[in-house]
Amino acid sequence: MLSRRGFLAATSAALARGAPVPYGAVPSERQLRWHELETTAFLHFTVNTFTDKEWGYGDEDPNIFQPAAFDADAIVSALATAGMRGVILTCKHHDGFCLWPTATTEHCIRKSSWRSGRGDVVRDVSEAARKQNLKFGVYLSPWDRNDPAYGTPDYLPIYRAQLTELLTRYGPIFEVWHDGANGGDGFYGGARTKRTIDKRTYYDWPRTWDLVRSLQPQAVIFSDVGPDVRWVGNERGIAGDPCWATFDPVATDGGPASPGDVREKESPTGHRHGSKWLPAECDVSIRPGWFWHEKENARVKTPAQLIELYYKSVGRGANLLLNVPPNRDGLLSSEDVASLKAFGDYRRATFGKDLAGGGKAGRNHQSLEFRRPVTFNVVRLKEDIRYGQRIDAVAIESWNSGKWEQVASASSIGPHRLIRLEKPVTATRLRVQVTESAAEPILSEFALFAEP
Ligand code: FUL
Repeated sequence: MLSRRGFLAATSAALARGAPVPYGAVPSERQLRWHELETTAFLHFTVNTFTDKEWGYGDEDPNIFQPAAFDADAIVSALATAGMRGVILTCKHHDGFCLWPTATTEHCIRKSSWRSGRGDVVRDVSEAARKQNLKFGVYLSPWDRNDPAYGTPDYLPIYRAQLTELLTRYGPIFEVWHDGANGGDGFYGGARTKRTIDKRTYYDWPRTWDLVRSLQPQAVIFSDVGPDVRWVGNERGIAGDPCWATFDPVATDGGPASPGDVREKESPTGHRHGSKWLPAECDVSIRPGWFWHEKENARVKTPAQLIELYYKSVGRGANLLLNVPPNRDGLLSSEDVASLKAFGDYRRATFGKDLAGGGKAGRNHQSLEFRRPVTFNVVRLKEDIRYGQRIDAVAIESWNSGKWEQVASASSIGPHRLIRLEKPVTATRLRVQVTESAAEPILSEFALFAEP
């Protein structure tokens, strides 16, 4: 979306010379929509919430799932307050317990006496999201430590049937999330064995992804290797600097990469001039663990830590996927809600008003001139990524006593880049100098903000 009049002019000037030729890989329509979300939330919630584990073995009694005060509207509302534009639910984690009444297994919510076996957490969260204008996405763990067939070819139709239920019963899905933890020991219907799979071939991912495409063509598919969104390579929520949206994933042995087998050291930065548009998503939990544990109530990330993460993920062109785990009541704990609210307040106070709004675009359409001096400490730049990631480096300069002085610099821009200055700058004339680019730069935004 073009948001500055000046850049609209720049783009139309480029269009007047003939439509710009895209440089390198470009995003698909579904990826463009995904970039606009910037921050989304993750909900890790299942039997683990009640067993105090991070990875369930698959032998849980479904009846332990008893979130007596579960309130999807309250959960989604706390996420919306933080500015989250989507929510992804762990519909099934590695323990195999399904949070919806699936026909594929008895290890599911139907077998809990909660709501007399008629509960459906997937339905409730998806409906709450829809009501509050957040997109809804699903996490379906490929690894299933409960299913007796896991590790044999018979498991695949089950996994795909689960995906089909999720993608046909709950309205539009914006993201399908496949994590990379695959195979190992588990209950497996009582066998209590270790089942190792060949990550490259076992799941026949191309066919599974075709199924997602046919059922939800607008959904992006996330995994270590995409095909639409890549894992950033760490669970700390931090993108590389630079962070290129293009990437050619390679397995640890140099062969073809697959979920759970990628050279993850290369994922934070991606590859400049990579052949695929495969932007990074930064998944991180607001607590030390992904699931709720009472002993971690005092270790919820502070608003300042969330803000820092925002600059290190969204600020570098990635999306932030922040996990906030519901507790045993089926609600977010007050500590988490308080941090989310303060994070949201900060975002509204800082980004609610673009101080460049009153600026007049200059001749080269990458400069701003103000009638009165403007004081800011955050700069936001966006490239019109429909034409690819063209810019390698920029400098922001301020006109000072008859000459241009550099106030900030950055490398990759892509869908969004935030530059947070150490101290506020006051200026009447500013410009973006593109110091290195692979093709004629096409910026779509040059905005200024002041932190409260
Ligand atoms: C990983 C899982 O093993 C963790 O439990 C968590 O779900 C994380 C987001 O993905 O692969």
